[in-house]
Amino acid sequence: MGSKSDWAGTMEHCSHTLKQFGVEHDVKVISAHRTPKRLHKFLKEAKKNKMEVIIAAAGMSAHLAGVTASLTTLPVLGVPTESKLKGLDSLLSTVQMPSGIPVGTLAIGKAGAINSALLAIAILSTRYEKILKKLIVYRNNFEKKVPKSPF
Ligand code: RP5
Repeated sequence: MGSKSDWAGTMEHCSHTLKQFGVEHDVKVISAHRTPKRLHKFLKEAKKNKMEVIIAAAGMSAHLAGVTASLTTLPVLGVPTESKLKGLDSLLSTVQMPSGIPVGTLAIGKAGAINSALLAIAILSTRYEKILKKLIVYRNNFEKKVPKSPF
C-alpha cells in the first residue's frame, strides 16, 4: 500500500481475508511517488520471493498499481483507497490504464480490499487445489448468509 494510512479500515481487511484462506502474503508500505527505489527493489525480487499476485492499494493520485504493473508481468490488482474526494480520484487513477499495461481494479475502500483478496484467491485457485476447495466452501456459505427476504 502507498501509505500506512491505507491499512486501518481498508487493507487490513484484505490481509484478514487472505489469512482466512491460509494464503501467505507480505504486507508493505511502498509508494510509487514517495519511495520509488523501494518499489523497484521489491519488484526486482518479487519472482525470487515466489510472489504470484500483487495487490497494490493507493489513494489520491494513485499510480502505485499502474507503475507496479509496468514493472512486472505478475498479475496486479489495484485497490483505490478513500480520499477527500471519497476515493473517486483514486479509482480513476487506478482504473484508467491506457492499453498495454493492465491493472485489475476493484471497488473503492473496504469492499475493494476484500474483493482484491478474493480475486487473488480465485487466481491462485487455478493452480492450488487446496485453495480452490476453500473458495468453494466460502462461496457456498456466503450464499447461505444472504436472506431470502428483506423483512
Ligand atoms: C497515497 O497517498 C497513499 O496510498 C494514501 O492513500 C494517500 C495519502 O497518504 P498519506 O498522506 O495519508 O500518507 O500515496
